[in-house]
Order: sequence, then structure tokens, then C-alpha cells
Amino acid sequence: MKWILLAAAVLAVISGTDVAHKQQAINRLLYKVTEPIRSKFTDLKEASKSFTPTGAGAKLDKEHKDHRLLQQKHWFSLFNPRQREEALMLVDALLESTDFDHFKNTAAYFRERMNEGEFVYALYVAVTHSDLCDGVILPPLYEVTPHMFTNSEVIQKAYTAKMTQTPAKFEMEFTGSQKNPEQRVAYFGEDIGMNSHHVHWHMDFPFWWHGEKIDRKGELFFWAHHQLTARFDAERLSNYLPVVDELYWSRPIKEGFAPHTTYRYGGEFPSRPDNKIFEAVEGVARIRDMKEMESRIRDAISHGYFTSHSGDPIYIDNERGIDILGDVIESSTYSPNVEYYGALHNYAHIMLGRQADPKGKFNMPPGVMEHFETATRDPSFFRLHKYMDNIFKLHKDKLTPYTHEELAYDNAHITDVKIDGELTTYFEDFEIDLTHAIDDTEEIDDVAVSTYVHRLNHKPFAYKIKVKADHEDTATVRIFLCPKHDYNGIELHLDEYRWGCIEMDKFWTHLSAGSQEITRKGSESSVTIPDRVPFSDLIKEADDAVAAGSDLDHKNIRACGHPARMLLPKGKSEGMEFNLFVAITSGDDAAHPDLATNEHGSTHGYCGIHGQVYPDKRPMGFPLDRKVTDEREFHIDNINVSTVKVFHKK
Ligand code: CUO
Repeated sequence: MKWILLAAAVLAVISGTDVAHKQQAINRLLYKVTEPIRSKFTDLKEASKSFTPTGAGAKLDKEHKDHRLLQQKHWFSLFNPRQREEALMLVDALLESTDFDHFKNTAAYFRERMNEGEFVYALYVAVTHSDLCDGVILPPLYEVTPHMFTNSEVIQKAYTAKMTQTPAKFEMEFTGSQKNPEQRVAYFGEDIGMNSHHVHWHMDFPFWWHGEKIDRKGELFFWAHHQLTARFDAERLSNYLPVVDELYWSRPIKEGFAPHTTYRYGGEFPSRPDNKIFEAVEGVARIRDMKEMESRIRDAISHGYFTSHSGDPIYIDNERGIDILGDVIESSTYSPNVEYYGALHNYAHIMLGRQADPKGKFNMPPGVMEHFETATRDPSFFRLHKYMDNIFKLHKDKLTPYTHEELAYDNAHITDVKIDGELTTYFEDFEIDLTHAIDDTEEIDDVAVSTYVHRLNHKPFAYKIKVKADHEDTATVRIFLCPKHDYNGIELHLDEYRWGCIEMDKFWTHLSAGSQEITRKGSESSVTIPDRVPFSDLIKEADDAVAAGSDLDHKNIRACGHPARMLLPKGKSEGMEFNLFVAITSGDDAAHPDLATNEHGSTHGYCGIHGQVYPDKRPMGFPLDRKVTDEREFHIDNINVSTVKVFHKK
């Protein structure tokens, strides 16, 4: 068996279908993507000239030959229906490939013909979802398309450095000034790792997805965004700001936003002044359309059922209702009646993105809200998501509170929970390579240009959970961190704080009979990923491996996941109290038999397991997702709530 595997690996290296060759091809397809494929990448260059696309690729090629495709060097937004259609034709063409050569050649051919934004989006989605690309690590989007993650000031400086051929490294500030209280939390909304997580989440779970069914996609939409909202609120409380209020269609949009961000092609992202009154957006929706969508969804929640196309009720007052509600609100292709319930979330992003030019009089490009890369920069993003989060809560609050039988796991008795190390956060500088931000040609040498940004990090820590088990078993451990006080310093009851809890970790472990201590490091969290591998490292690693005739061992690397360094909210210099909520329930909650030994890619909390069912059979957020009418139900041996403090150090 060993010999067969070895022979297969050698064959893959020789035939160029090993991970190293694939990684090299993807690197090269994304290398300086606004310029022609470099002539030294001979196979890709050749394919770009002589390849004949097939299937969906042939259809896309006809669109190209009929001059129907969006021009190159133009902005691209996924929320633009025609631009999305074009990008999805390429996704289909790539995903139809039955071998990697076909995949690679299709990509090379269209890279030279399609809009670059559409190309990058389609390639990222296709690499994410194609089995042919298993083991390939996508380069950080903030290096491939830096304009979407940095500000105009930095990009201008990068151009100057290039023009004068002077290597440079400069600081990037957060948008706005200290006169704006929202700037205190800009480090969260503008964090490049968090923005990357968000954009990759939407690539893993696209609203337009028409491929194989993705498990609990609507519920994941709810949960990933609910967690973004809860995390943002914890950052606000850490910075002496009240939690975010929701958006109201009939009230002014309280916070304005000046993005200080420029498209690579298409000018500045539009700004919005404070207290802008909502206006209808021509060709998209009127304010009353938005209100109507909302009220139809609220009606369905009150009734406890949606109505399908054919008029049949789809009951939602049950464990799986949240999944349907997520599909409807987003809305995704899984929505059971999009004609009636509309696309509240997607339209809201466009409505907010266009308020600077709602009639299209000034030919402004789309706003930051119309890109998942940039949306969280705008404070209105969190107002919008709080608004939808409250609709989700309306539904969850209707469900019967968990009973003792549902909460208890009589085998486990938690005797103590402690933190090993300190819960301490700090800011550090992080360097981003801007090589791909500036145009050049093959003849001009690159100049080392980079920017450094401030980002939140924390000291290493671990949870130490002492537990006594009556008998040997596999158990599910869930850990949440919940602000203990509101903005006014009033201590919150469980039912008041549960909705603001941050999921820190969830894992499966083996319990032996008797007393034991479970140690779990913060860095092992199943909601986070480590830092992304820089593009230059990916290039070097793949080129070296190909040259040496060896392969790369890239296993279980996912782009979707909250940045590990942002696992903890900032906290306060004097320490900020949180409730550390730990629940141990039966291992029967696991949807896969091997979760105690195999974390399947390790970021399943907010991102599921790629291509497989969500690992936890319980609703996301269990046991804090439902109303708590009697707090005593939670006073059981397998649940422990302790107070911890998060410190912020300069
Ligand atoms: Cu992620 Cu609104 O869904 O941005």
C-alpha cells in the first residue's frame, strides 16, 4: 500500500499534477493580475493564446467574441447582476474541469480576456470549491487586490516609491479622525484579517451558489454574522462605546463614512455624510420595498411558517427554522420563495452602498457596502447586521427554552475553570506587501514597497477545565466569552448577556472515568485561523518544490476563519470583566465520529467543514441561542460560568 501511494506521488510530480505544480500555477495566474500573463510563464502564456474553451467556457467565450463582456480595467462588484453573471460563467467553466490542466488553461485563457475583478473572484471561488485544487493555498487577497484593503494615501505613496525606484515602507492609519468616536473601533472594521475572513466566508457560502447542497448554509449566514456583531459590540464596550444600534429605514443613517479608499480603476469609493436620509435607489429598490420585505419576514416569524412558491407552509418554529430564515433574509438560492420574501440583506447592502448617488446622476462607482472586502469598514455595516440579527433573535426567542434534559449531561461534573496565562491584548504592527498595488511591466524591476498596519493581538493563554466524569465517554466542550456588564456598568443576567456571547471554541474530547483536567489552548480554537501565508512565500515555496521535484504538504488549510490574534476582544487597561461560559455536553452532539481526534480543517465554528455536514448536531450557538426564562436550569454540573478579566496593554 505504502509503495502504491509513493508511486502515485512520484507520478503526480512527474506529470505536474502534484500540489507544488498546482500551487505554482495558481500563484502565476494571480501574479500581477492587471497585467498580461508574464511571458516566462510559458505554459500559461501559450494556453492564453491557443486554448479552446469547452462547455460553460465556450459559452463565456462567445460572450467575449460578441463583445458583451465587461471591459478590463473597470471596477467589479458581485452585487452587480450582469458582472456577477459573467464571473459565474467562469466559475462554472472552471468547476466543470475534470483535470487540473483544463482548469488551469481555462483560467489562463480568460485571464487575458475578462475583467480582472471578475477573474479574481471566479478563480478564488473555483479554487475554494474544486477538488482539483485540494492543497492549494490561496494568496492573501490583501496582497493580490490591495486597493480593497488599504487606503488611498498608502497607494499614492506606493506609486511614488515605484516611480522614483525607491524602496519604501510606510504606516497606514485607520480611516477618519479622533473627532469621530467610531474611529475607536476602526481597528476591528478595518482589520485586514477580519476583512479577509469575511470575504472568504462569502466565497465558501456564496448566496448565488447552485452547486452541490451546502449543509446549514442559511444558519451559517446567521451565525457567522451574529458573531461578527457580537464581537463588534464587545470591542465597543472595550472602548467605552455603547453597543451598536440597529438600522431603521425611516430614520437618518446616523453615522456617515468617508472611506479614503480608491478603486484600482474607477476612482474613489463614494462617501456618505452623517444623518443621511435614506433614498430609493433607482433600479434597485424603494424604501417601502425594503420595509415590505421586512414585514413579510416578520409576519412569517409571527406565524411560525414561511409560504413556499406553491403556497405550502414551511414551518420554522423548530431547530432547523433558523436555516430557512437565514436563506430567506440573505437571500440565497435556497430561499423558498424569493419572489415574495425578496432579498432583504443583499438589497440592503446595495441601498447603503448607493446613498451617495442614489439616482446614478454622478456615475459614482459602488460604495464600500457593495463589496465583502470593504463592507465592514463602514459603521452602517454593523447597524445593518444588527437589524437583521434582531430579526433572527425574534425567531429564536419564540422557541421553547431548553429543558433540563436538553441542557444536562449527567456524566460530567465541572469542578473548576481557570485561565493559564493572561488574557491580555495589545496592538502590534503588521507589514503588507504592496508589490501588486502598482502597475509595471516585465522590463521594470520591482521595488520593495510595503505598508504596516496596527492590528490587535493577544498573549498566549489556555483554558484549564477540571472535570470529574462518572464513566469514560466522548464529550462536547463549548466555550463562550460574554460581556458581564452593559455600557452603563450594570451587571447583566444570563438572558440579557447570552445574545452578546462570543463563541471562543468548541471541541470534542475524550473523558476518562474520574477526575481530570482538560487543557485547551486559545490558539487551538475552532473558530480561528493563523496568519495567512504571504504571497511571496507561496511563490518561493512552490517554485523551490517544483525545481527540486518534490511536493508540498498543504493539509487542511482554510481561508475562512476569524484571525487567531483577534480571538479576544480588546478589553480595558484596568481589566474588563467577562463571563467565561463553559458547557460540556454529550459527545453524541458530534455529526462525525472522529471529531475528538480530527478537527477537519479546524475552523468549523463559523465556517463549517468544507464539503461535509456541520460538525455539531445542535443549533449554532447552543445552549445560549434560546430564551432563558429560568436561570436555574443552567445551574447544573456540566455548565460553569466564571468571571475573567481581559486587560489591554499599550
Ligand atoms: Cu457578510 Cu452582509 O453579509 O456582509
